[in-house]
Amino acid sequence: MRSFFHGYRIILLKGEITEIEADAIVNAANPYLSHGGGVAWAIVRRGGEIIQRESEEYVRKYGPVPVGGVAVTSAGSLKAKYVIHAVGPRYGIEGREKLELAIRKSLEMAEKLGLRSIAFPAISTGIYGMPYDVCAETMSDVFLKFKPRSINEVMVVLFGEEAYQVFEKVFEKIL
Ligand code: AR6
Repeated sequence: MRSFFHGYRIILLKGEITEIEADAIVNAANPYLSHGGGVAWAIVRRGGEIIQRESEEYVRKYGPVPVGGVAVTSAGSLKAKYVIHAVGPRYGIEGREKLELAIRKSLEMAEKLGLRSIAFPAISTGIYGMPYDVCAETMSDVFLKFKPRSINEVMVVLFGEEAYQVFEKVFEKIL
């Protein structure tokens, strides 16, 4: 674990995001909020089908979530209160600025809900193919510019040693 401070705490952790105690956890979602693989699948498996049902309801009502956009559901039986579903870019297809947008919008949504803590996975670095360093640089750029109101803690939860090492190196350089 490593922590950084920019008017709020940024904590880098290795582990499983579904076990994190934060007001909101962010999901790496697709536009249809169909949580069939990766961290999305883990969130529904641990939090319960209600997360998938609310997601489907959201898409029925408002249509697919744009790349770079977010949608909120409850968190079922997870420790978090909310899941913020953020749609990252597919690497090589949509641009890195869409990841910047997805991260910023997740933070803004947490502020709108009056939350104090939020946990991110490494959005787009699994099925969507983005290298860890590109994701880490994008995240740290957004974190540097972010001016929090209610939020006092942002966690980044990395799945595995390799991702953690890359994020640690980039965060130490930028944050
Ligand atoms: N906790 C933390 N991180 C995790 C966990 C976990 N339990 N499981 C995987 N990761 P991915 P994407 C890491 O593929 O690339 C889904 O099917 C993983 O190692 O979940 O944005 C969605 O429904 C990787 O570093 O998300 C979309 O269709 C990171 O989480 C699509 O995948 C993100 O990997 C989104 O692809």
